Amino acid sequence: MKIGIVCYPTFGGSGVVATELGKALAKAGHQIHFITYSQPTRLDFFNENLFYHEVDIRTYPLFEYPPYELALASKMVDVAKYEKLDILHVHYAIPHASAAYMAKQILLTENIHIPVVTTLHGTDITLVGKDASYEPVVTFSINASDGITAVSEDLKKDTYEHFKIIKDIAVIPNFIDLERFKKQKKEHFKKAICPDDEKLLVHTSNFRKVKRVDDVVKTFYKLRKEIPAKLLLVGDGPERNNIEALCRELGRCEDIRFLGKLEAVEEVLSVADLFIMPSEKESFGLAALEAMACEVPIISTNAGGLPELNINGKTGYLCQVGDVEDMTRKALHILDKDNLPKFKAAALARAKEFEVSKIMPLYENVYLNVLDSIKKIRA
Ligand code: GMT
Repeated sequence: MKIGIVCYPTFGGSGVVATELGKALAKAGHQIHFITYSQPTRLDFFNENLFYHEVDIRTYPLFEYPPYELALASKMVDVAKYEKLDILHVHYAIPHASAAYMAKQILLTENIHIPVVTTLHGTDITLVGKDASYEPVVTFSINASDGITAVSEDLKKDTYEHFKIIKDIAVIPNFIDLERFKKQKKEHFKKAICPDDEKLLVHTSNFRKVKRVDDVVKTFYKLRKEIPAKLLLVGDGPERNNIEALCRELGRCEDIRFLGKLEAVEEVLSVADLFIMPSEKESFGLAALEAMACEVPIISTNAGGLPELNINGKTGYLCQVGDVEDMTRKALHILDKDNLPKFKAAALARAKEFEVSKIMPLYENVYLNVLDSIKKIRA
């Protein structure tokens, strides 16, 4: 198939899933055309089946806000026409699903029928999409999609609860490339960070409020009173300054390091003993899956789709949002030398259930079903 993929090309989970999906589909022989405003972060190698088309966003003194959605729709029309795409797959509803609807309508005027698959990733539904300023367009464009997928049962439920969706939503979880995300021998790195064999806790995120990074630091602060430990914070975002201020206030700066945005996050995860994800909302939790693939157990909240990934008492623990006492208690339990090996093994075993080769065919199925039903309608 010739598939156009639209996504946010950044470090965010939806962009990562879209890019990794495109890479896996290309390896399986499909021709993949990424349509984004800059090169997707993880699209960093050559494959004969991978193509990248940059959305050209022209500014003009009259525009206070350049009309990105129009430029994107025009680019989709252009690529669909000239590359003879079979299908458009857009990741993250806003504004990709509505731009795809517009592109589809324009193409129809030229008798070109391109079905659209929309994948809902989380905040496009749970935070931004629900907002009154977007809700009518989000509802309309989801319903106008030919295929809809969501990354967890919880996100599917949330979508039906908050929007008047009249179509089926297929649940396809996030997935992981176990060739890349695996425990690597990085003892020198561990030694440099934990010279006295301290336990190493890791958190990675985009430092948005919804991630509650302050709870990571508060949990670490409590845990550090009980055992020698270090904390690595990977990523960057709007809360970073507040988190640095909190570390100073609590007085544990010497044990906490901010690593910023990292490409090779698997190297850090390879030396971690515990991953903390205290999010207020989390439709799936790709960062936690990446940690599990590197044999790292998880302390997470029970928000959103996290219970569909992190098995309470086995691969880690699920705690109430904001309950840092409980997170600390359970982190100490996992880190106990008698418990850690079995949590690590369970984390890896669970991650294997989400191997890319198991999940990618589910998307292929959605494409085939959509193409099939379009064919039937047109026959
Ligand atoms: O977590 C973020 O803020 C990034 C966000 C995105 O849209 O890029 O991630 C969402 O999509 C990921 C991939 O499907 C999921 O694993 C994340 O759980 C989800 N984030 C939230 O729901 C907050």
